[in-house]
Amino acid sequence: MMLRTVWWKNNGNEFRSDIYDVCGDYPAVFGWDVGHLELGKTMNLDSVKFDFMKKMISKIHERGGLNTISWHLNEPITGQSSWTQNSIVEHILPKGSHHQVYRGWLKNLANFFLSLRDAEGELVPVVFRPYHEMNGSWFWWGGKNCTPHQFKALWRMTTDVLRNEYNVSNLLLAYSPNSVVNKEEFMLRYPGDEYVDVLGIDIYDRTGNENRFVKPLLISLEILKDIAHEKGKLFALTETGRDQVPEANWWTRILYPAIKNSGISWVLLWRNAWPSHYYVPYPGQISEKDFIEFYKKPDVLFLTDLVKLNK
Ligand code: BMA
Repeated sequence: MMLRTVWWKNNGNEFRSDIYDVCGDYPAVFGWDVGHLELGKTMNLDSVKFDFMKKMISKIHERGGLNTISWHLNEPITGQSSWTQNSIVEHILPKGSHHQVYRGWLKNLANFFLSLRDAEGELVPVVFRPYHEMNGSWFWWGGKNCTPHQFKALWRMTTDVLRNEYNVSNLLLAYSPNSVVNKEEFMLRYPGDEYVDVLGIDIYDRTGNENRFVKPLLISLEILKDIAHEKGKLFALTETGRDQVPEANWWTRILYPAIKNSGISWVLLWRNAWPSHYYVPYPGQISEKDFIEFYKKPDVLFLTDLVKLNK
């Protein structure tokens, strides 16, 4: 039987990755999304089972990799998806009509984080990156749907409940706006140094036109670097990619020149979901060869390099 190269589903036991199939090594950083965990579901919004996710997170940690977790949670009042423009944040803050509902959601989240254990039963550290792209208005927690004050209150309350009520101690918190034009935009909703460990930026190449991606990316990365240096924090390109990678040399011509010497700790590419929605090559994909060139760059590290570095 031919192995499906795109839109394959992990059967729950394999440690398979398109990246591995292309270049013979695994990524150093893996991203997961816990949307719908809040609802007590057994699988996330993309039909990935939480039990499988847990298993993989521990395995990746044991192999020396890093896991990052985003949260495309539903809108807590109407139950619509994350991509809803309802202004409801005040209702889930303390004293709000749905605060208790949200507390229940945080309990589910806390149980999940506390269940991430290695073989010795020790907690597995993960990067938690909730409420991302908050400077845009496409999610109910962002932009014009929520005031900066409400956003900060939501972030702090969420973090305080996880840390103080449930003793969740294995999270590094990442704050990731979408592409920014200046420092003020980056800082507008920043909840405070005690509430953030990693500074991030999400920015996608939506056109294949270098000017429309590389320029804003370089600007955002400079801003990120300045703030991170001032604060003594790590910074990363927490989401990026070019959907379906139609440019055969996107990796070495567009992405690499934009991130080399940027000082970022990692770059996270978005998911390979189905034939019209994927961000890394699979065997036979048009940018496969160029990805291998990118992989070979001495300053681009994959899992094996990371393990060596940590020895
Ligand atoms: C988006 C898309 C959606 C997915 C969501 C969470 O960017 O990939 O299909 O549900 O991320 O993973």
